Amino acid sequence: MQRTYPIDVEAVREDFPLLRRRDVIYLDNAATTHKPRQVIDAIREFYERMNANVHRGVYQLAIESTEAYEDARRKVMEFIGARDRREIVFTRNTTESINLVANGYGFKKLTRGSKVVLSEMEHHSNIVPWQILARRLGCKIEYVPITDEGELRYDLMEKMVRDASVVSIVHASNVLGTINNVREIVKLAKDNGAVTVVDAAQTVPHMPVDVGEMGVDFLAFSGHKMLGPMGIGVLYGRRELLEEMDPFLGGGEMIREVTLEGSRWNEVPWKFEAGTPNVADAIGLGAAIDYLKRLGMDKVRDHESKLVRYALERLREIPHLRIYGPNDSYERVGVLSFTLADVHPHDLAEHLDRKFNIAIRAGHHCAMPLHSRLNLTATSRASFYIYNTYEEIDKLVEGLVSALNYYKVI
Ligand code: 7TS
Repeated sequence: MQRTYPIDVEAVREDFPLLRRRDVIYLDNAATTHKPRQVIDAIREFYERMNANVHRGVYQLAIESTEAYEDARRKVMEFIGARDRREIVFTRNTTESINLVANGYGFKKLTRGSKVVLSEMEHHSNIVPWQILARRLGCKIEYVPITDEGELRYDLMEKMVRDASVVSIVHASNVLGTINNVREIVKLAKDNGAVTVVDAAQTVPHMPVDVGEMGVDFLAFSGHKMLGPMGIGVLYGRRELLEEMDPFLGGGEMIREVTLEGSRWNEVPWKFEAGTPNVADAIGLGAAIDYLKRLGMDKVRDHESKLVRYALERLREIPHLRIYGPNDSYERVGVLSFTLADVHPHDLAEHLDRKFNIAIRAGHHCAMPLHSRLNLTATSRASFYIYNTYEEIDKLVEGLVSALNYYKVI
């Protein structure tokens, strides 16, 4: 296989201070990504030159701060193909975004006996908020099963969504790497009158995503998985639905008027942004979006597809190694989970770290029901991003073979 890159990886790597300073092969990008200096600089600039609270001051610093914060919202809107910046709510992360939907929409619209459809491959953050809601309201949750290859059972879906109120599905699995056909799922759900939520934590950072094309009602993702800082996330919501929803948190910022008898809410999206928001990190996320746009999301996707195809090829050469999820690299994001004979994934991850400076994740990756479905308690996982190289995958293969010897499997 030709080892070419759609992006200038060397130049990209130069932009990441951590990759220059630390001798590490970082293959845990599904957990979080590193930050380019452009993002770090944007955050520092904010604190050094602007730092003021937003939406309240009439002085110059506050005006600039507010403009920068709202400009970040515009960047997010454009990046995911939304048309109205009021459809972009800043949260802390994907988890908070889904909790906001479950609380703000779920509590308002669902009742005893309402049905929420999820899938067996969800991250806990798209299971637990619905379970909390179901426990309080007496709703039902049904899970779309998966095949042994790690694909959704589309054949069962039509029946399952027929009387559903909410269908909330992950766009790409953080364990299997499977990319789900959310456009089809959204259409099916809508035809049956259900509201749709897409957990896009593993796709917005890695491929072009367009909420208009998808037709989805709500979409959630995290800044820290797309070169942005930790502590900033996004909920996209269709404006009519956001308008109907109740706020999740109450306090400053989110009100129009407060009297001792009661309060009226601010307009969306500020109705959902109670208290002083994470202004600096929203601006950092804006810089991350600028960075990704400069590379081009098609190229980002292409780069990762090439790496994952190469990794699939090379890992298949290793005896006793079992890979989970689809065989075809185009049906996956750059996430590869595997087991190596009966070496415990934690031992394997430690071996790779200690002897090869390779960082992979081991465990259930916050997807315990999925691991139960696969009859596993844990897997090892390598996940790639724009700064990863073929040489790093070669090193991973070397590390895995060395583990086979170390643990006396061969
Ligand atoms: N949904 C998916 C599909 C995810 O992969 C994750 C995080 C989340 C939701 C939650 O994101 P957060 O930013 O709110 O924490 N996934 C992982 C992972 O695979 N390893 O660490 C975090």
